[in-house]
Amino acid sequence: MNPAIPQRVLIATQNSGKVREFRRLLEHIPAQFVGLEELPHVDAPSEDGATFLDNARLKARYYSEHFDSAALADDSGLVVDALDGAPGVHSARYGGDGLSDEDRTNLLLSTMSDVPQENRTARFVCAVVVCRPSMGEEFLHALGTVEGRIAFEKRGVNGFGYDPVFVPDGERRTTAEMDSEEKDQLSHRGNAIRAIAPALERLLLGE
Ligand code: ITT
Repeated sequence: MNPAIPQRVLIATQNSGKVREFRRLLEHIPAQFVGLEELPHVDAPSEDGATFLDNARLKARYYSEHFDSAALADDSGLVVDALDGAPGVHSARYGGDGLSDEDRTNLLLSTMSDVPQENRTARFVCAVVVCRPSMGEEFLHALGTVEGRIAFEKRGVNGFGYDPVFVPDGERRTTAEMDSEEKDQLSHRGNAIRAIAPALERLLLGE
């Protein structure tokens, strides 16, 4: 493999909020990152894995095989202690199909309306996986988390998904009230990408 030729890596997600974050977080890695929006449409795979890692692996492998390319996917979500870990791996489908991010956030707030501050602990989790066709069953993976609490009301307009109700530990602001660099510094996705970056760079260099 010639390290002088940047390799193509798909950013294998249909979620535009994730794409924006990945593009920032992967900026320093010498590869040609291509979003699915630049490629012919492909339906998303059904995510029936039991864990974030299972689903991330399933997505990375699906897109990697479909486009015959290296692919990086994440499966992520919000784990709320007072809800026994829900919405967890079902975060994107919480409340059923057809809901918007805002609908899901409103549903979470109303479900938790009686939960006192001390019991509102939660974390965002992100499993990131990279694979490419030549790796067969092998893959690179890393997990990132950020601990925090669910706010009592929505605040902020940045980010996406559940950001308006997630307050990281040590912060008063939700992640939707932070600018993108601040969120990247502490986010589950930022932590996962920082953890996988050295192995990804080695893979791209053919080591
Ligand atoms: P892909 O599977 O195509 O990547 P998706 O949105 O379906 O897109 P997931 O299955 O991983 O992705 O679902 C992630 C859910 O968790 C989704 O509802 C997000 O809004 C939420 N989520 C994940 N990371 C988040 C973040 O950084 N901020 C806010 N919400 C987040």
